Amino acid sequence: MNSHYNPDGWDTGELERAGALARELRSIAGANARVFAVRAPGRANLIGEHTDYSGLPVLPAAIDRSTIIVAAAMESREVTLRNAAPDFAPRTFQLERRIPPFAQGDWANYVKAAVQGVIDHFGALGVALARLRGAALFVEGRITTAAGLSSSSALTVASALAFMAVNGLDLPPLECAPMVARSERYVGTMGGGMDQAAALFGRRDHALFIEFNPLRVRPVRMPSDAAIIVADSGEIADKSGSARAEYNRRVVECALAARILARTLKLQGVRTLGDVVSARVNWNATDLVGILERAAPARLAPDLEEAKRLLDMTGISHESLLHELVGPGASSVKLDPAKPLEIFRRARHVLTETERVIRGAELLEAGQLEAMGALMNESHASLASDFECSTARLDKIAASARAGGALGARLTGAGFGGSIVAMCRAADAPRVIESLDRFYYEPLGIEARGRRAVLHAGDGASTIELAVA
Ligand code: NG1
Repeated sequence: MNSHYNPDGWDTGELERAGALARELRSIAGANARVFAVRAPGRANLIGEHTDYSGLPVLPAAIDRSTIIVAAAMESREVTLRNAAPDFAPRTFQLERRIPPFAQGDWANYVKAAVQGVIDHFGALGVALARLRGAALFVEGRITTAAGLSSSSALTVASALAFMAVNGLDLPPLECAPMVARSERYVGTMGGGMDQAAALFGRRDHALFIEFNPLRVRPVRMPSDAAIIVADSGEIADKSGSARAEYNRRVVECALAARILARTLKLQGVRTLGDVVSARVNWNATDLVGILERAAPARLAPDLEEAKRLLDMTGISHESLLHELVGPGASSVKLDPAKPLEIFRRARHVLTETERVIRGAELLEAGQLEAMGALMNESHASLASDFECSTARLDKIAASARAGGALGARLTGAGFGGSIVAMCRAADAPRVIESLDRFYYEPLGIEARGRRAVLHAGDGASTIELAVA
């Protein structure tokens, strides 16, 4: 059992879902098997996009939609998975030192990522692989997938907690969140730690000001008259193909910007833009962006030769430089030889976005919704122009939310398709929804139901043990 996690986060519906899954599970695991149930929520990110992998802050909220896993230990060393949704086929895999992934895009890779993460973490602490037991895991997700709500991280978090529970292992959330964030890189995206931290630290009626390295989380009360709306554009960000390549390229671009700044400012031990910011006590975005502009060309060739010269690293291989820049997992980064690396504009987004996140937390706390909305709109503009991860459809759906009275609207998650998050006064929420339907969904002939919703900030993940019925 994970004593660190809030067992009160469960609502009646979730407990009923878990109970139904447990009855099915006991027919496999035995009528008297110990059965654990885990819930992990999705998240909506209010502001702070593409800052987490630079170690810079974010301001998401866990939401009141969750993925549930009901789990029991098995005698064998096999993990068997079933998903209540018929689109996700049953899967089985063995516990091994290095678990080979299923084909790219397979849902069960998120479970493998979590199990691998637990094996690695506890292995380093001296827990032998041979001591770990296999598990039967029954999954039921109520977070719309591919809709910007981070259903994938909810699945990874829930899987890690479930696998730990059946093996009698425990980890406080401050250690669990970085472990799961690292482990999710198994699927090939060089992601930061926002989604996993939001899923673990969520607090009802609160957003979360999250800082990294070391992880710190400060709940920020949501103003009572605010409503969060998330709306899915219906444009699918191809997470296991082009969108992943674009995401990983931006991780490299930001890491290069950090190294160039470090070299210019003579800072030691810098890996990320967050390290640069930490080393400059009274930093501001304008100064750092100006320094970067004078230090290096705005864009660099993707063969990295120019970058090596600038960093005085000539002679090292392309692969070693990538490894040096983004760490373990670098082998999943393939840079498109036809696309230059945008250094200046990417860094300008990340640094100005960081200022917006810090200001956003203050504004939210003070209940200043108009000003918070304006920051969200600025964030979208910066993501569109400097980070180039918006699309015509995301721009249109954000504009449709604003036309209905949203105080701010912006793409959320990695972009390249996916969803927007909007904030409005609670009383205006129906008008915003109406406007989304009228100006976005109807003209495109998309069924709006189930694609847009008012979401509430909810509690973080937790594990409970279910009594034999
Ligand atoms: P989405 O697109 O919601 O999975 C991704 C990353 C986040 C963060 C955002 C951009 C993963 C699991 N998630 O979110 O860490 O970098 O993009 O702000 O990689």
